[in-house]
Amino acid sequence: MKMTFRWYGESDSIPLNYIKQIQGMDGVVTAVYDVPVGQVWDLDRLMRLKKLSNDAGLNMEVIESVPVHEDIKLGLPTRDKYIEAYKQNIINCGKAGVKCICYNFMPVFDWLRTDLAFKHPDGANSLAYAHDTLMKLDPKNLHLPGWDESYTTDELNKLLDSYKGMTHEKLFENLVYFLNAIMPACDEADVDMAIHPDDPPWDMFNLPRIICKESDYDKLFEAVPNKHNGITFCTGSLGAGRFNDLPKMAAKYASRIYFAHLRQLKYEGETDFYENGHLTERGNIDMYAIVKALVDNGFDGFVRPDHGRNIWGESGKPGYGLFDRALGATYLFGLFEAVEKAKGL
Ligand code: DNO
Repeated sequence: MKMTFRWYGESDSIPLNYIKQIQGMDGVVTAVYDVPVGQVWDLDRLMRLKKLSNDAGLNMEVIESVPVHEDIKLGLPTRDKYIEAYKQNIINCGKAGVKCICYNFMPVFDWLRTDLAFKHPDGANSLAYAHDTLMKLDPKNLHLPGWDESYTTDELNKLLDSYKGMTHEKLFENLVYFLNAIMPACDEADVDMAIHPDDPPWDMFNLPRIICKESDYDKLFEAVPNKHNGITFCTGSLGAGRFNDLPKMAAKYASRIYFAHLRQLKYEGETDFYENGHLTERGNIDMYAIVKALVDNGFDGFVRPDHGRNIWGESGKPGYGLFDRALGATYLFGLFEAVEKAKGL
C-alpha cells in the first residue's frame, strides 16, 4: 500500500511540506485543474507538478481526475475527438511517471451534498447529504455546495436536455466504448484506470448512474477484462448505499482496486448521512474490516484518507482540510500495520 494525500496543485492552501510532515506519506494525488475538459494537458504542466512534488520528497503517481467529456458519456459522434485527447493525456501521464488515473462516469454532476458545514456537537463540521432537500432543488438552476459550477445556466439546461432518454444500458455501452478505445494507450503507458463510484450511488434528477453496486462491477469487468480497467474503491460513495457490503466488495475486487478512498459516514435514515472522522466507531463504515479484506486479498494499490471534518478552527476546503485528513492517514497506517503484522507481512 502507498499512502497518498490529495493536493489541489499550486493554488492549494496546504503546502507540500506540510503534507510531507505527515509521517509515512508517500505521495500526492493531483491534477491539472485549469485546462477545459476534453483538452490535452501539456506534458510540461504535468512535469512541473511532478517536480514540485518530488522536490518536497513526495511522489506523484496518481492523478485525480482526468475528467471525461460529456460527449463521450452521451455517445455523440464528437466523442472520438475527445477520446483521442484523453488517450494523449494517458500517454503524457505515463511519461510523467503516473501509474493510476482516477475518473468518473457520472452524467453532468459529480458528487452531491446538501450541506458543506454540518455542525457536530464538538464544534467540528463536515459534509452532509439530505435526499429530500436535494430533490426539492431544480436541477436546471442548481447552485450546489461544492459543485464546480463551470456551466452557465443556459449550458446546464442544454446539457440536461441532451440526456433526455438516456438509459442505464446506453450509458454503460458508452462507458465500454470509451474504455475499449483507451485501453491501448493504457497498455502503452502502463497506466491503470480507476473508475470512481457514483456519489451517492443512485440515480439523480432522472440521470442514470451506473457504478453504484457489486453487480455493476461484475458487468464492467466482464465487458472490459483488460487489467488496466480498475476501480477507485471509495468507501464513502459506495457506503452511502445501504445495499453495499463493503468488506465483501473489497475482498472480491482487491486485485482490481488500484486506488482506495477511505472515509467514514454516519447514517441518518435510509438515504441521509453526514461524514465524520475516519474511525470505525464514529460511523457505519467498518474501516478495520475493509482494510483487513484488502490486505487479506493482496491489495497493492494507492490509498488516501478521504473527506475529513474541519477541526481545530481550520476553515479548509470542505472535506479537504489538512488536520482531519492527517489524523485519518495516521489511523489508517495503524490499521494497515496491525493487520499486516498479524498476517506476518
Ligand atoms: C470528491 C471526490 C470526487 C472524485 C471524482 C473522481 O471529493 O471524491 O470529486 O474526485 O468523482 O473523478
